[in-house]
Amino acid sequence: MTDSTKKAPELTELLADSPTNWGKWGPDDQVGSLNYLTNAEVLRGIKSVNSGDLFTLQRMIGDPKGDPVWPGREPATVEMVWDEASWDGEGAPQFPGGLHYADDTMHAFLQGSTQYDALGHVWYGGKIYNGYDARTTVGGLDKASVEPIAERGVAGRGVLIDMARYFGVDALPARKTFDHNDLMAAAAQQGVTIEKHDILVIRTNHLQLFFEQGDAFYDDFCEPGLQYSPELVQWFQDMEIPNLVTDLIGNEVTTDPDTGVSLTLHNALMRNLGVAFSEICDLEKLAAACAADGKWDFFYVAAPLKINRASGSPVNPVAIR
Ligand code: UVW
Repeated sequence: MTDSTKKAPELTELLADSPTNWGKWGPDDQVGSLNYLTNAEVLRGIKSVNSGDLFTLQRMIGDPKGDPVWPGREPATVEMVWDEASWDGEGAPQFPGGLHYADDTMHAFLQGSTQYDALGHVWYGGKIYNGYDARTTVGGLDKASVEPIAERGVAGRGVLIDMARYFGVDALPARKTFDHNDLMAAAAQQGVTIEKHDILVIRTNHLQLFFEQGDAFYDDFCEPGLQYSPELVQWFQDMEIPNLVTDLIGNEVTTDPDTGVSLTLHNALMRNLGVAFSEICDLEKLAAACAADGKWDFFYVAAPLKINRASGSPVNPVAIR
């Protein structure tokens, strides 16, 4: 448990000896561990398809039941600009042939729905991924924005590790933590192996509580998830995991119960190792299908939107079984 009287260490101290992949793919690299997803890895992913069943992993934007977002962000608002009512009154536009149409707009936090984080989304100590100066984020990300990830696309073998099922609950509660040993134990129980270069997809079903609890979900907000340790970071580094995908808003335990530090793995994995993060995925239908036939791997494909200098982008990843 965190001692609330004790000051959380600075990330510069906590991660002083943590490994980095800065420079590993050259001084201009902006996609980090996605470099592990070579053509051979894409073909390995395709080999995991045996039924052709498709699962889209995006949560609906503008869900009438609410959109789970990080505290301080607001759900997207979608507004109609043109619809049939636009032709009710005098002065409505007339198009040759009698054309009517619907148009709408969206105002959204780019991290306010199922999304990819840019590698430059978080940092400490004045440096973002690959050692770029954090000042390159001012007014828009000149380096390690989401654009290079969008340009590249992501495809490979995905493996779903169902931590809710492993712990025997419908949904992991706030603050519950786990590590790479738990992931491997859950994988063994599922009868699947997490292989080098796999896209690691973790189900917690924690966001079910957002829909059950309403505003109380945000009281003393602390999502469950992976907890930082040097061994866990080394495991990601040894396994050369290109992409961490979860159904959580923040992909990891929000506040480390031992150190009191926020989002340590965003920094140790994303900023330092260049692991791509996909968050707020809906893994329920995919998990049900995997549990039904005991096959937990699939071909995972995703491409965020090409948004100039953005720190993230909505995405609708697809898993093909
Ligand atoms: C933060 O890093 C604050 O948010 P996200 O969970 O969207 O990465």
